[in-house]
Amino acid sequence: VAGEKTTDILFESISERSKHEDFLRRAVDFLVERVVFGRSNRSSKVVEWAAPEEIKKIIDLKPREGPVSHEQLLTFMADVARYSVNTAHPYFVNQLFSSVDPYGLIGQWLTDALNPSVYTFEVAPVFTIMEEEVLREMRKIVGWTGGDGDGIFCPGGSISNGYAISCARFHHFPEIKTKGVYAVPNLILFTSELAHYSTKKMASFMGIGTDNCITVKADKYGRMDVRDLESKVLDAINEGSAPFMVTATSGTTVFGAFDPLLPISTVCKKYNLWLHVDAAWGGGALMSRKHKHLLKGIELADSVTWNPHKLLAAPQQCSTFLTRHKHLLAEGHSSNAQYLFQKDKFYDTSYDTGDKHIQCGRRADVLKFWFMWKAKGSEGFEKHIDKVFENASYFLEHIRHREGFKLVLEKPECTNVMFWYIPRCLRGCENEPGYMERLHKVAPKIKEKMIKEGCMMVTYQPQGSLTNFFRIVFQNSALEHKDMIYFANEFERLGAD
Ligand code: ABU
Repeated sequence: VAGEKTTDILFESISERSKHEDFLRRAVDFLVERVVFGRSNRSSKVVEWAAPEEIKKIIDLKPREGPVSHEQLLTFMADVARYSVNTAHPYFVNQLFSSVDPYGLIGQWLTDALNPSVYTFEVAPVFTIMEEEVLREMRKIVGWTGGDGDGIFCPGGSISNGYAISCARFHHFPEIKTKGVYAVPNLILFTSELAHYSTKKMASFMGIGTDNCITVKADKYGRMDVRDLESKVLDAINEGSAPFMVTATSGTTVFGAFDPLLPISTVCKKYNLWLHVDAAWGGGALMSRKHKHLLKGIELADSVTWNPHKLLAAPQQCSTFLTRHKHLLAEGHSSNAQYLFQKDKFYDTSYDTGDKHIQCGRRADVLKFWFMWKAKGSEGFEKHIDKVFENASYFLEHIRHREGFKLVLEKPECTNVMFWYIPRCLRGCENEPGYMERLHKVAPKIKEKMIKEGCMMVTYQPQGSLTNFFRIVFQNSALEHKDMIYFANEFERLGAD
């Protein structure tokens, strides 16, 4: 109906309420029928490609002075959905997240309908204690006795890794909180050259500086070289700097490599360094009896980043920072704002957990994960993990023996499979001049074709001296073996000369 008012507060009057109710029901029907179920079948496109200028023409993106009708809003919904990437699609294997878990989705919708902000018990009673329970269980799974320690849900793994730096720094130099970087020595942290870029970025954000984030060599499997770590720690000490932490990775972004945590923790102990494990990607493997050995030694860490929105397939975003040090988050970050964290409230204010965050307002990212966990149980997560690992190994073995595919890593540790697709015209030309330059151009060309057709979505990248290669990520346990064959066939089709 043209000209319907859409700007009033919901449920203002009975007539307003019925209009809004009608709109909400139609919108939710649209979401369930068209967005959730209408786009996840294999015959639909992963993406309806449109260039930025086309999108601007198709969707009136500018906020306007006056309201539009509910019909128009429903049309906007359809257009937004149509030109958004269908990350629930089985052939979206581009990133370290994918799929839409029905329980996670409902948890997310319930969160949004309740619209909480998790800082005080009075405003978010259920979520406050739900966070504590879920985080305690995760700490138990990490291996800290009784799940003791502390933790928080963060907006993404980069921020979780930043919390690690902040806690490590405060642990070693508590004066940082009041006196700042002026009061502490030249701090140095270490991470692998293949670690996620967030550690460098957060080092810069926190005034430590990227030059003081020393990168440690990785071996041919992508794992941190512990001898290089120790020698770089010694260099830093000899130069008069103050090494204070190591960020190891369990599941590197591109190779999916797991750093050797036991020897790294020995180095950390020897030189009194905080050990943080960025298990944003690989942490989910802890849920599987078969695969948790990959993170052997994680229980020796001081802190861990673990993102359930990655390997465990919770909806975006769901990232956690866990530490075995009980009071450090609060001691390092609290500022006791009296308007919010009054100590003379009538209830136990230790449940007002928000002051340990650097955020004030904060989404309740816990509910979707908790809801999934209730719906599937830990055993459901275990089955999911075992399935995605099995899919990855099936695909790996399939392309290992298929003409035109060349593996980057013969034996990847996680569910990332990296390979070059070599078109016929380049086969047998490995020793010719210009071969690498030509191979480098293959992946972007195939990617362009796949996106424009919408037949699948797989990312590519160079790494170090390695020319552009594809990385396919198995993270959706709804995939079947026939899908692995589909991917390989599609590379062959798109890569035909
Ligand atoms: N944490 C970033 C992951 C990016 C990716 O999916 O490759």
